[in-house]
Amino acid sequence: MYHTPIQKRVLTVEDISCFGKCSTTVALPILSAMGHETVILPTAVLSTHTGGFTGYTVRDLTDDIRPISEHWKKTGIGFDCIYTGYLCKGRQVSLVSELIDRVSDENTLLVVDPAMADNGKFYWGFDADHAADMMKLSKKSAIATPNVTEACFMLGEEYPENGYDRAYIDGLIERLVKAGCRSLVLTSVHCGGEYGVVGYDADENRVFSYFHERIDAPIHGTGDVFTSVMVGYVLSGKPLEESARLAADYVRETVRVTYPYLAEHPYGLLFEKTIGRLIPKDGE
Ligand code: PXL
Repeated sequence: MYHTPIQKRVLTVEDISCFGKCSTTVALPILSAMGHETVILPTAVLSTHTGGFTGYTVRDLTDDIRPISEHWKKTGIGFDCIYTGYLCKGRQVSLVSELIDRVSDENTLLVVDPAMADNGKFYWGFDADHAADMMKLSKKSAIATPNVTEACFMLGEEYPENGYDRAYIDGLIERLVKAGCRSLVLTSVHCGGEYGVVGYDADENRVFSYFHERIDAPIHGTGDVFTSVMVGYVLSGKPLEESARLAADYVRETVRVTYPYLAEHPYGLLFEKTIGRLIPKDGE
């Protein structure tokens, strides 16, 4: 019921940061541009995102999650994909897990981006308890997309402040898989002067990587743009490795386009300048 065979339907579960280009306000335009039907579950409404702003407002919508999902269940609304991102700390994570159980079936692809930390530090308000909750949710997913910091914190490990090599990244992936994760795409990997992603495709039991030159620009929401594009390609039928590579190329190009404007536009990527290239050509 309520399924359109011409489109994939994806539910995004994350906050709305009214200003700042992250979470829902990037996932929605990107997934729509890629031809997918989007449904949103806002988990909180913030006046801005929490990176580089002070005094922002937060309206936690935890108490709306159960009634919304119960209504969807009653109405017969289902999803090809559920993609979770930034979630509030505490019982929200278990309510999101309950929502996933309520509205997904065996064909629903669960993608978890445990957005909570970067560059060795938690975002404002998060801690080791939240990392443990995100690990639990990631173990439920078909694909998880932590950055290196999030991967360390989910494992209860210290972030390697003094750098790391490729063997360390392979070890992180091994430990995440041993702990119960399935496919993984580790983002923001910087080894040997290069920057990129290292993934593990659980269906093929194979590690893959994609590196390119580093563009130094710590811009909030970059991970959200990456995962949204990757999910879009996976839903279009592309294999995980190709989807991750295409998403990394898109992010690299968008960072390059944003870079000259960083002084006036430091709070997010100028993805509006590049989104056109995500639109499928006729017949795709
Ligand atoms: O995924 C990035 C993100 C999403 N939502 C909020 C944030 C951030 C990063 O800081 O603050 C509210």
